Amino acid sequence: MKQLTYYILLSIVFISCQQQSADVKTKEDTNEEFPFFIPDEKPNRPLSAAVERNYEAYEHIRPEASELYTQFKYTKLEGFDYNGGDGTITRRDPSKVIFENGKYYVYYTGRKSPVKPVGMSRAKEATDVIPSADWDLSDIWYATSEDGFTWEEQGIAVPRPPKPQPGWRSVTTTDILKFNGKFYLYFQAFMEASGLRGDFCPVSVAWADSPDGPWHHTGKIVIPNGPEGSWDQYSIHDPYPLVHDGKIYLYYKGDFDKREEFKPSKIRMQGLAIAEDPLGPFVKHPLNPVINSGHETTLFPFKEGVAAIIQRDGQEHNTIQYAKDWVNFEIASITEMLPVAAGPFVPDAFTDTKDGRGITWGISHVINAGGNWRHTILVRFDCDLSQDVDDQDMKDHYYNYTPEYLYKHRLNGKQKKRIQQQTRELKNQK
Ligand code: AAL
Repeated sequence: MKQLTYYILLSIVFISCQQQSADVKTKEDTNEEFPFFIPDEKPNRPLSAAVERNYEAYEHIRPEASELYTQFKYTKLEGFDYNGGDGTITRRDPSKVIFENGKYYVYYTGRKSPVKPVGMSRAKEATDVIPSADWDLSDIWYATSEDGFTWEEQGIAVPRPPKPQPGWRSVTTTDILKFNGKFYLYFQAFMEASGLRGDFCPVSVAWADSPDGPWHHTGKIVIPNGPEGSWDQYSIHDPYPLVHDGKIYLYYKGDFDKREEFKPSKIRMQGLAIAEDPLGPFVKHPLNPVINSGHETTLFPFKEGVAAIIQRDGQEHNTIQYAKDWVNFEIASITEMLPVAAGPFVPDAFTDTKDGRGITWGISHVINAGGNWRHTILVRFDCDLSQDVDDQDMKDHYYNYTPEYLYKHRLNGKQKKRIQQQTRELKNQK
């Protein structure tokens, strides 16, 4: 009886294999080359791994037809003064842009110091008035705009609280949440000059009844560093709240695994913490980190899920990613010149939407503006990552970098020596 069952099973496997190979035609069967007009549906023929991926891994077979592919365009913002770019004024790490009271609002790290920062590597020289990093000794500033291009700085929204409250050294890299009619600014709460041990901080939050404030410090750490030995034990950066399923989904970046022999020396990934109340408790997701790349957090509800702009660092930098379940991210597209530390205008960030419409613009920053490492500026970016816009002029994927731009990325002395040595060795082989 056992033997009979075995033979029946074997024949079923054999027949279904035959069936399968009959279903997938070989090139000889079809005697066809891959067609000039690429079929919308995956063709029934053998495909290379690359073409297979074109059908299986992306929303559309052409990036320019994909809602989650875009180029980025940049515009200089009017209304911000930087003291001639001497490093004494910095504006960086903008929040999402919100629209309230008939105008746009953005919040950001602002530093106005008598001297430019000494740099993280010389953090020991920092004092109460001499900053170490560009974002040391900073407060949270805000600006408003009628059109998104010309901005009027309104002043400090959230100042550094008195010592020993979290953030007494610097309050930076903020992002905004609107929840049940109240506003919340989450921020990196530094209690030491960046560079002394690293860029170590947890996240705290301030709240207000209006986007113009007054803002009230809670004095609480809402997203604490992880336990010793965990990926986010030192740094919880770039807190970024959205509303999903009636809860606050706050994404953040951690940097870890520092190894001097690599460039960059740290790995940067992103985690998720969820809370029912803006003041917490926030519960870190058990699958953290949920995004394996990217230096700063930039996300927006898209369809039923969430999309993320992943720039600068990591295995999957220069991608736009999508997580239908808000946790498990896949690459949706690969692009270039992504906005750094982008704070997009996300009209449905807090509406608990089940059909996120996407984004078309925001504010990002440019570090090393004017070649001065101690100074960062805010700029505007535009894009088409929206279900409601179809701007083919944003979908091109040919970038023309000028020779001057390329030559700026030149070989260093060590690399030149290695190249000369290789040529010498070749010549000696003769
Ligand atoms: C950034 C952010 C955080 C870091 C530093 C200031 O752009 O990732 O804010 O701490 O650099």
